[in-house]
Order: sequence, then C-alpha cells, then structure tokens
Amino acid sequence: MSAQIQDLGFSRAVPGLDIFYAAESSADRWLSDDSVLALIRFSTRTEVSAEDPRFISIGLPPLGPQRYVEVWRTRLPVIRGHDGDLHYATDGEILFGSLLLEEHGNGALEGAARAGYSKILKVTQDLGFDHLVRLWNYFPGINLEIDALERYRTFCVGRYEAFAASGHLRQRHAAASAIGTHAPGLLLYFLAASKPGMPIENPRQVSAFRYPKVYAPRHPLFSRAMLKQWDAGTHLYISGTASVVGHRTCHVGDTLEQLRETARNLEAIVSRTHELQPLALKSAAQLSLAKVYVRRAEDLFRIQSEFDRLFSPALPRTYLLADICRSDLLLEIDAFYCEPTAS
Ligand code: 3EB
Repeated sequence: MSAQIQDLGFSRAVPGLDIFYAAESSADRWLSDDSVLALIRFSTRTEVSAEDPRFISIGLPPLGPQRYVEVWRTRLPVIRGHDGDLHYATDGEILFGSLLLEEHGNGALEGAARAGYSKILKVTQDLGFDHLVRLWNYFPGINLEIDALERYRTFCVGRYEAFAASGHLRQRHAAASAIGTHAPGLLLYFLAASKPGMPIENPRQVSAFRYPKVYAPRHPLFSRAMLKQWDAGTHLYISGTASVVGHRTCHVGDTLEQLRETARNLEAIVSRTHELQPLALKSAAQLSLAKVYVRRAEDLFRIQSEFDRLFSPALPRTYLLADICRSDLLLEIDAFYCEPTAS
C-alpha cells in the first residue's frame, strides 16, 4: 500500500493515460513498472519484443543530442497478451497493440498491409475493443516506385482492401501517421477502445478519405485527429500533419515554409476541436507532445529554432529522421494532447 502511494506521488497530475518522453537510459526502469502500457524506442532498427508486448523500436534515427524513449503510462495494472504475432497490453479501458510484418520480395507490401489490418480489425473485435482511436504505420522505402506505383500508394491499397473486406469502410476513421523508416519491416501499432472517439477534420484540408485518386488508387483511411474521452480524462490525438492545403502540397522545396504551413494546419485542427468541445487547449503551443519527422538531417537546426518560435520551447518533442509519404514533403508533425484534470 505504501509503495502504491509513493508511486502515485511520483506520477504527474494527469488522468488515465499519460504519454511522455523520458531519458533513453531509463527505459528498463520504465519497463519494470506494471502500469506502463507501451515503451517506444527510436533507433536504426524496427523490432518488437517476443517477451514483452509493450516494447517496440522504430527504425527512425533520432536527430539532435537528446535520446528519448516514449513512455505510455496508465493508472491501472496492465495485462499483456498476444494473438499470433499481434502483441497487446491493456489496462481494461485502453488497448495498445502492435504488429511487425515482414515483406518477402517486391510487391509484398500490399499483401502485408492487408494482412496486418485484417488481423488488427479481427483481434480488436475479439477483445471487445472495436474502436480504433490512433494508428501508426511505419515502413521503409515509402517513396520508392515499384511496378509503377509508389510504395505509400501500394500501402494505401492494402489498408483499404482490409477495411473493405471487413465491412469497416463506413466506420469512423482513426487518427493516423504513415511514415517512411530507415529499416526493414512494416510496423503497425495502435490504440483501441471499447467506446468510440470523435474524429475531427481540418477545414483547411480535403479529408484524406476524399482525396482525388491521383494521390493513391484507394483512399487513405484516416481522420485528421481523434478526440477521445477516456473514463479518466480527455485526449486529442493529431494525425501526421504536413504542408498540405486543400489536397495539394504547398511550398515544394522550402522546409521552413512547409513548417509554417504545418503549424497553420495544427492550429486549424486545434480551433476545430475547440468548436466541437471546448478544452483548455486554445493553441498548438499547449500541445503535450509532438513528433517531428524530418526528411533531411541538414534541416534540423533551422527546423528546431522555427519550431520553438512557432510553438513553444517548452513543448516536448522529438526530431526523427524519416521519409514522408509524399516525396515533395520535407517534414511532418504528429501530436498528442492530454487535458489537465480540473482541480
Ligand atoms: C497528408 O496530409 C499527409 O496514410 O495514414 C498523414 C497522416 C498522411 C496519415 C496515412 C498519411 C497518413 O496527406 C500524409
């Protein structure tokens, strides 16, 4: 009992699930904590652990001097399990799951994406967590053209086919990111819930599931953000956001202008959220966490100082070397917000 009280004293004053960055050297200590739902490492390899479904590593090399792990911590004891190669951990309300698929040869990505999503849709239903809240999609060579189709577009086809085959096309779409890694393996991980969240679109952008077919032969299935009321508090999960207005890429070749346009998109999502449900969140500077995906390492310093100016130097963020799903996009940001509990 006293250990529990001490433990609560340590944790931050936030409800339900807390997502934060911690020093990489503390990773093992966090994994020994039974209320940790997930621990994400950024490195040169994409891997999952056969022994611990909470651990994943993404082949996105961190940029800059700091080395962080992303820790997802709940307030309740976590139960772990797996269904075949889909690993999961849950505190009863929130399901964290991950799946690492191998591609065997050219042309295997569509099948891997379809198989991965079919598995996710089936297992989440079997476990009673029918509602996908947030999805991350990571795979290498995202802009490579194979058989006249860019791999991102091939991925979109496989994902779409899985949703179509399961009769889920009309369902609310989760918030998502689809990012190119620098290591082999298609890694899918997600948050799911037994009750739905509220999808949010960005009025400055055409919804991705209505993009013209030039961007992919099958629509990308995601919403711009998902507002989720957990029993213990409200979260906003913002999808990968880039310099896209309408459906077009803006500021081709100009990293800082792309960052400014991305900031306008994030502010638009925050405003739209506020219209639907007034939160303490009034500007993107108040977001709890951001991941900044950077295509060219040499852009890092310029991005860092402009990010501090546009948002806040106090906004916790990681910079990761990544490819973005359109070859003309030089950066993308995804973000998380946790509404502070009323005191
Ligand atoms: C865009 O605005 C950028 O296919 O799951 C962002 C987030 C993007 C998710 C996905 C794609 C995806 O269209 C691309």
